[in-house]
Amino acid sequence: MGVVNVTPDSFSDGGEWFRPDDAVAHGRDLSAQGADVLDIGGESTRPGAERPSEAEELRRVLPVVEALSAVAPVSIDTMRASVAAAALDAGASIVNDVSGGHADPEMAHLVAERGVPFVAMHWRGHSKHMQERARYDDVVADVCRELVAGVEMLLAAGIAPEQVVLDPGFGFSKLAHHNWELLRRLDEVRALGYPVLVGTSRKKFLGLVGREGREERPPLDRDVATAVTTAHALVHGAWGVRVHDVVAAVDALDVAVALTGERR
Ligand code: PMM
Repeated sequence: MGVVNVTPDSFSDGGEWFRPDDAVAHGRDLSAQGADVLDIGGESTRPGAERPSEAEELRRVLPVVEALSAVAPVSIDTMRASVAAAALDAGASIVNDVSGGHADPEMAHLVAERGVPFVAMHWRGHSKHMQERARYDDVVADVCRELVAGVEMLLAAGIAPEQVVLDPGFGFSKLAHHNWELLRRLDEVRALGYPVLVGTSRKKFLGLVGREGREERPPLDRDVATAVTTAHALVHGAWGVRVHDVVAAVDALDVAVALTGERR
């Protein structure tokens, strides 16, 4: 899954693809490089971010969804049911909600009605406050329990189990050591019985690793570290990876496939 952020303020590629034409050109490149899905988002979820209005989010994503749906399958990265609905109407075929349907009570009903795949991420609150909530007894057990509770809510709203993809939410209400523990024990998330999406790309914990006493790697220098976690994700049975650098991810997946003998 290649990331197309149509935002002025994402931590990872903030502003680079904010103009619709640039975002569309970028999505085309990612598809040509091997992305199977283009994930289009109009709201930055970096810690502390302010939310755009619904109208602004729609203005950002709709033209890009419309254009890129002709190029590759598109997922809409949004917490708003209204934005998901408009994006599905414009050609998107997957909904990716970092709140797992918790931010907007209409989301689960919409996804049930449309019957599309739904990426439900582990979430403990909006970006403004999420890092205050990075407290766990056992991060993997706690995340799994909260993911299962979320799935129950989704199924109760009429979503079919086959629609659900789970994502542990790397960097969302997680400190660096929480992210590493989740990666190490990804098998436990997989054991919940749903496909698992891994979104580690360019996240802060990959900037911090091995840099004790030195400045962290800036986001654009985290693609090698991301490639390593991408290979790890495949080896541990992830269904997909959400990445900014598709060229590196495809290489990493090829290596992982060669190592494990699995087909991707
Ligand atoms: N991370 C970001 C945005 N959307 N969606 C899913 N499913 N999983 C993630 O980990 C995730 C996401 C934030 O990263 P970005 O600013 O680079 O898009």
